[in-house]
Amino acid sequence: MTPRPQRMRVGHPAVLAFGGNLGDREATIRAAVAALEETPGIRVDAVSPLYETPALKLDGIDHDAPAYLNAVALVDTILDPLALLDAVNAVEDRLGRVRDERWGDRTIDIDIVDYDGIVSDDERVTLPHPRAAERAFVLVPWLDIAPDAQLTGHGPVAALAARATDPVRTYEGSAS
Ligand code: PH2
Ligand code: MG
Ligand code: MG
Repeated sequence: MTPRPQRMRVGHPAVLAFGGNLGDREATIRAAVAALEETPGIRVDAVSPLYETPALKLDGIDHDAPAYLNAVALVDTILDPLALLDAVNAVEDRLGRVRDERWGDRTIDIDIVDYDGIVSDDERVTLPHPRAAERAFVLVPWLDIAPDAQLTGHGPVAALAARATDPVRTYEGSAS
């Protein structure tokens, strides 16, 4: 939950966002964080509190869909962006992620929000995450663990979070 004591950087800083709206959402996000902590080449340095957020679909908020829990983690990784993507996809698969409908309900989604400030439009991994700048469910938990963070190309996360309009509310419980 709280940022862990500052450790020496060994690889690249990256920001990961977690979201899920099916099953035991809290247990699944906690399992995802634990699985990443066990993944060679990834060190988890901080995990945000959990937020409960209504499902955002392509045409806006869907109050009929189950609500999400969202959280953000700061990691240090020696994996390159595609290897990190493979690692987070493997964790999603292990936790029962089904990939069908875009923005469909899911047990777990893990997105790379930022990787060492890199800008990339690789077809598998767009960096920074193309919608992070508008999403309170990413920005608000990120701000909790990195008050001075910048989103590459968009400026301070604090300013972006203040502008984002999707509702987020704190959730009792913990992602770590
Ligand atoms: N993720 C999506 C689509 N909609 N809505 C909420 N509240 N939280 C999410 O993490 C989320 C979403 C696509 O990845
Ligand atoms: Mg996503
Ligand atoms: Mg995703």
